[in-house]
Amino acid sequence: METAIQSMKMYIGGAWMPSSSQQTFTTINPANQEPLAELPRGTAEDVDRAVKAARAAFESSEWSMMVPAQRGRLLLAMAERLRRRSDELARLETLDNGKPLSQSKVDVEVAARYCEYYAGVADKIFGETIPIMPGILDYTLREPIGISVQIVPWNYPLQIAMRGIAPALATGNAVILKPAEDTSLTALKLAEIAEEVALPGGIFNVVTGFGEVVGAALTAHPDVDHITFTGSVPTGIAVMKAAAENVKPVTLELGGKSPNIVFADADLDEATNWVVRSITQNAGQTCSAGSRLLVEQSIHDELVSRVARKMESLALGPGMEDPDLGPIISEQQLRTILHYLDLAKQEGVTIVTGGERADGDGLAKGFFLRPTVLDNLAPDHRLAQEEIFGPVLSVLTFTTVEEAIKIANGTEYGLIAAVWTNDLNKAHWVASKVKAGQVYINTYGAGGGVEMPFGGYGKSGFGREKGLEALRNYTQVKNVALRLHMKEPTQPAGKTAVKLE
Ligand code: TXE
Repeated sequence: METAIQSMKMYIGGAWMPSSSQQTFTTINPANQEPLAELPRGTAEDVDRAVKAARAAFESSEWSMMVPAQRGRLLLAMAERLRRRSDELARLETLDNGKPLSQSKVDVEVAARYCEYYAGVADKIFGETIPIMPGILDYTLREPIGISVQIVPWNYPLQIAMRGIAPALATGNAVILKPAEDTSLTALKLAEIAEEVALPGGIFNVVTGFGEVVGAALTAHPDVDHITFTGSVPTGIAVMKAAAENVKPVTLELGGKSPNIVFADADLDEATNWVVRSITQNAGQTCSAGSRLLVEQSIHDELVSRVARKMESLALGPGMEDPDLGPIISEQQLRTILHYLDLAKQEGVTIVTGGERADGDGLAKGFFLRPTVLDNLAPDHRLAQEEIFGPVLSVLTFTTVEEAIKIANGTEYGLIAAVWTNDLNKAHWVASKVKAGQVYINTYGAGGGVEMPFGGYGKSGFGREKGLEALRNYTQVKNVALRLHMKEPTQPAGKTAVKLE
């Protein structure tokens, strides 16, 4: 599988097809730049075809009359197949994205968990009865929105795709998935799985191609009903503007600059492990990466030295060898990160460790970067404000709780924050003041958390994914009021009511 270049097709309306333009593009392995596959370069015409197929399938009685429990069973069948094909899918994800094999295996398992979690929800989505007045029966129905477009980035291709697909299908929508151009392979495997479990044709579609063409055509399409987008802030703004033209709702998850806030009374062994892990997992290319370390002045030297030593002990290599860090996804992303490191050098920022490309044994052809610690940054420095999206940790110090909170809240983002202290009063106080969609105390991420609502404050986006909260994105409420002609029942003549003792 490592060397054979495959020619792939996309999946629209239950059929496999090339691009209407017949054009393709190549996806490469970021560990050695070798080509992996040729993919259809989708067009606006392909998008239109997918929307028409999704609309027809959504309106069909096969889907709209399906009992909710059956939608749940289809998702369970998808979970089972994801697990059965876990090795194959994990290898493919690692080849395409570069991440260590064990991290890809976790991604497959999390994708299966999304299917399982929302399978259980499919027949538990119900409305309410509302007491208006005597003689009116008022109730609400939670209906699917229609066609949900999922625009997915390259950092967790399978996992993020399933994060939106599973709740969208569970609630009865049709889905069009647009994977990132760098990592489309596992999305097409998902289409194979949808076909295997006999999801009705057109209910799940995958259109491959470039964001500016396929993504833009999907977000501007008047017959799309909802868009979930995960990616950069500028593209998120473009998605929102396009959706606004058709007055369509969007769910946006746009990354962050999340802090680990470490107080002097924290367990430093634990804090060190998680600070390092939260910025090196997936080579730091994680929306919820712990990219800022806010450390109490009195333990600054100790903690920074521990973090740097731990980072230096990490192994870099091709993801297939399951190192601690794989390559950066692409030359372009590597260049973006190196640009930030040049800025650090120009401005005399203290680089405690890392700071450069790694091109030693077996790494020269890949996009590898040494994990990096930038110390003593001012809170408003660009390197402490902007999402670098690589294994680069920005360290800032504080002396009081108030200062820690101020620095934590001092960026445009607000996705995640972690507080490290043995004083639970302090921990809860900070948790209540930090502007972030998720706050962790003496841990980070809590195992991925399919069940926990996830989403941002500020420019990290809006809407919540994961957990039961995500169901709000994929359903709309209809209120029905029925006037009843209620009268007190009269007794038929000559009869007396039977008295029940
Ligand atoms: O993102 P884009 P890029 C951040 C991270 C990274 C930066 C740039 O900081 O350095 O974004 O990465 C599709 N209409 N994140 O350029 O452009 C595109 O095809 C509709 C954070 O890769 O946002 C891909 O599928 N769609 C993030 C998806 O958008 C468009 C994860 C994301 O690409 C489009 C990734 C358009 N006009 C990057 N243009 C996170 N939150 O986890 C592109 N796309």
